[in-house]
Amino acid sequence: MMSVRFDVLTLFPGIFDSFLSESVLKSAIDRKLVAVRLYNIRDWATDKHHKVDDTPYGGGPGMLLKVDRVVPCVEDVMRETATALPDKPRLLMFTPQGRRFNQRWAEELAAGGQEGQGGQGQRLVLLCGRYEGFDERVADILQPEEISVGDYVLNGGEVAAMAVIEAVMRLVPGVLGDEDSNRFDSFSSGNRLLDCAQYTRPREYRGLEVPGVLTNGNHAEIERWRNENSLERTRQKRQDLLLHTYENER
Ligand code: 6GU
Repeated sequence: MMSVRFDVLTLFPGIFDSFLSESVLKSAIDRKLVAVRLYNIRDWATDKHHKVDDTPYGGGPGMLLKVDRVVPCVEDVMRETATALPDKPRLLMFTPQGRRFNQRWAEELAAGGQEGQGGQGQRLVLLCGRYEGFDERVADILQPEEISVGDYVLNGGEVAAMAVIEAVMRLVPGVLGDEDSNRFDSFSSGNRLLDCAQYTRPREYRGLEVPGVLTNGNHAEIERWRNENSLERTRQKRQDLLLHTYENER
């Protein structure tokens, strides 16, 4: 059985409470397809005041996460996961300076779990920043994969880490009811188009009718309509996906 385990390092583990206890993720955790462990970086602050941040050398706004708190925290968690399970964990550091996350990267992270020795699965260590960021030496020493979820600024990596956890966990076989349900998702490898328009009852609402082709039972015609609709919607809403210079093409 394939599984993915996430070790999340954060100053605010409470942010994840309801995220982990609802819906698809809760079910996947109950069925042991996914595991999420939370570590509070503050627990690695040995001083009396549990200091984890400090002002930047040279001045400037905000506070930075201290290298001598973050590095031992990550090393301990990596070592712990290394003894508990055979695979080498991958370390992701959440920062707006990171490489942009996308579906291909999610697929690659989930796929690690399939090749895990003894079927133990993939292990991902997610390091969430807060404040103005990390002391540069955190990345120098740990050589993480630096990851961002988009070109906007969040208060910290936690919401970004939740996005990555969701995108990866739903690719684990068995997590979604229907094994096929993500194979044709937008942005998955082999599909560069947006989903087609979809409708459910009622057939007419405020004068807007469901396209007749979807209700006539001709499955070949329905398939053709859906493919054309996908292409047209992509052209209208996300023309960049149709261009070969798409920024995530690597
Ligand atoms: Cl990973 N962190 C923060 N603070 N802001 C972000 C982000 C990460 N990705 C996009 N914006």
